[in-house]
Amino acid sequence: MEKLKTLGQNYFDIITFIIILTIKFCIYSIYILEGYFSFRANLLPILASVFVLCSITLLFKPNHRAKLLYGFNIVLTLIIVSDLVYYGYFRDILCIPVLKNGIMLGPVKSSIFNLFKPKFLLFLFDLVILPFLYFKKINHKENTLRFRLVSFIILFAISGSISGYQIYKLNKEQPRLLTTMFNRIYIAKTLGNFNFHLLDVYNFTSQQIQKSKALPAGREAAIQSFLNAKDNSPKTSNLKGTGVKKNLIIIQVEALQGFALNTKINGQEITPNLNRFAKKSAYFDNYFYQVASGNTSDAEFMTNNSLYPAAQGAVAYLYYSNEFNSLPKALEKNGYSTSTLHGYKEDFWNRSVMNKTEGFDSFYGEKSFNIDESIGLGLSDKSFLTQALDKLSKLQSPYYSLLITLTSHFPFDNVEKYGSFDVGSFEGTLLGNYMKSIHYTDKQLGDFLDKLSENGTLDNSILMLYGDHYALPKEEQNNLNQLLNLTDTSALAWMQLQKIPMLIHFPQDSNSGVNHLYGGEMDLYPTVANLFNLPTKDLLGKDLFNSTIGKVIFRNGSFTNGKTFYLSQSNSFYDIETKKPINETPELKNEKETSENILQYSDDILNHNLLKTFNKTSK
Ligand code: GP9
Ligand code: MN
Repeated sequence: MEKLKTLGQNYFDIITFIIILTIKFCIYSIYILEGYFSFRANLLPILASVFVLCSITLLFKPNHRAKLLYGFNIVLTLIIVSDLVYYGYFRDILCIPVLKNGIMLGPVKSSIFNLFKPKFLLFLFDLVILPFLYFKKINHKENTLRFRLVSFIILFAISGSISGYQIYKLNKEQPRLLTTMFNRIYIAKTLGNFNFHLLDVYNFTSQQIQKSKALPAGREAAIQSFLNAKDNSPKTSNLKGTGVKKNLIIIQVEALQGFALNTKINGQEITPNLNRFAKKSAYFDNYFYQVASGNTSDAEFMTNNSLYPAAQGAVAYLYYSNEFNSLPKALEKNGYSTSTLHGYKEDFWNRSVMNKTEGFDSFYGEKSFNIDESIGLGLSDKSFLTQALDKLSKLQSPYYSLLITLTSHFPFDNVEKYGSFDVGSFEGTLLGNYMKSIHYTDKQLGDFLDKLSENGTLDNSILMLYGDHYALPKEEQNNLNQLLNLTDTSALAWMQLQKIPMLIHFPQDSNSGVNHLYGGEMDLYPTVANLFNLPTKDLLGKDLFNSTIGKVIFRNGSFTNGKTFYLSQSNSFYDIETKKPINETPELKNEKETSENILQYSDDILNHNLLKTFNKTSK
């Protein structure tokens, strides 16, 4: 008993730190997890991070240790309170890009006093009392350096491995999450507040290191001459200027894959409305998504910049402070108002920051919508598109508006809310649920497009519609083959299933027809640039109406020219028509190198903020 008492006295600072910080982190988690907190799932990451911090302080003599623990407590409490204040407004967690940018804090600054709830003061309570308890003169037993070192190593190894294992597990479960940090709440929930902020610091620092690496001599000039040569190459001028002074409406549909169009299940079309609209539009049926780890945000980024996504991580998170010659900026120079609409959390994919960087006048996120009906992730497409109709009607013309839908988001399991759609033998499968989900979204898009047609908007607009990325993982290939009456399970066949529809609708349904040119998300902006007479120099994609070669480069180095497919994962070439592997020819080798160079140029532009440099020199 006496021994226990001495132990308690000697380690009073550590014991109080563990108890207090665990309580603070638990309260924080209960608050941000809004009803989803469970001790079973959330206590371990919290304890692990608290013990990691304790282990570090064990290296110090008791008096210094208490000071350090007190210091940690102050810093962590400030982080917790700032996070909670920020969460109160943005329903997200603070991170360095947001802090550095400062833009996000705009609306908070004015209401900081409203957001700071008096109950948050309770977090500071212990900080007032602890100095009296920690720093009164007690004759602590001085531990030897050897003892301190050993206890540090043991505690650090145990708690560090628990944290490490949780990071490893999260990375396996969601491979892109740790570098892209697209869902910050989820990271904080799984790893705890402290590890979240540690990860944020790590990602931010590694990005700074990437940026600080100097470009090889002559690279900047090589990029400049590549861009100039590309822009000055002879071109046809199909449909040039057709869109001038007209509105530009772009609809990016969540997980809309190409196979959904014009496919029937049990005699019913999966997407009857889009099929109908495709007939009235220029329909590109060999159009690919080109996203990388930034997923939806990469699709938005390519649409607005015609630059490739980042090699790792998401541009929206890594390069939000770069200068871009984006589509909204180019149209704004021509007198357009610009807006983007998405009925989900403003901070997801760092959109609040990135949309400012891209130069959008307005971003209508979750807070700008009445969340009156939720399906899956959030606001239903039905409600979103109905409210969007009203918002569009109030925009100053001519306008560019980018709408991003949400309901057809993986894992498509809110089936009871999609309405009835018979998927026959696919009932209960991921593919079956996807068909139900995309059938629902198709209905909402159909209603939306009909209303735009009735109110005359379509006669005065160019409207583009495409899917952002895949819906189905490779494990669904057999089901998909069964649906589409295919038998091929090769890598090439899977690649050919990675198409998304691209519909471009013109007033009076003009220029309609199917176009088989190979293309992808990188080509949207150059196509718009031709239609709206915008500069094209810095765009790395091609104009769909004035290209004869269907070159599409994917982020992993795979590419196609419409005749040949190169798959980088197996370093092999295939003839698209015969579907057979072919040998590398000098021309193909050259094409492969050119594709790699273009990806490198795009990375250089991002890593070294080169558009800013180029813009300065061209002034
Ligand atoms: C949420 C939506 C989903 O805002 O864009 O993103 P995703 O998970 O598809 O990349
Ligand atoms: Mn998406």
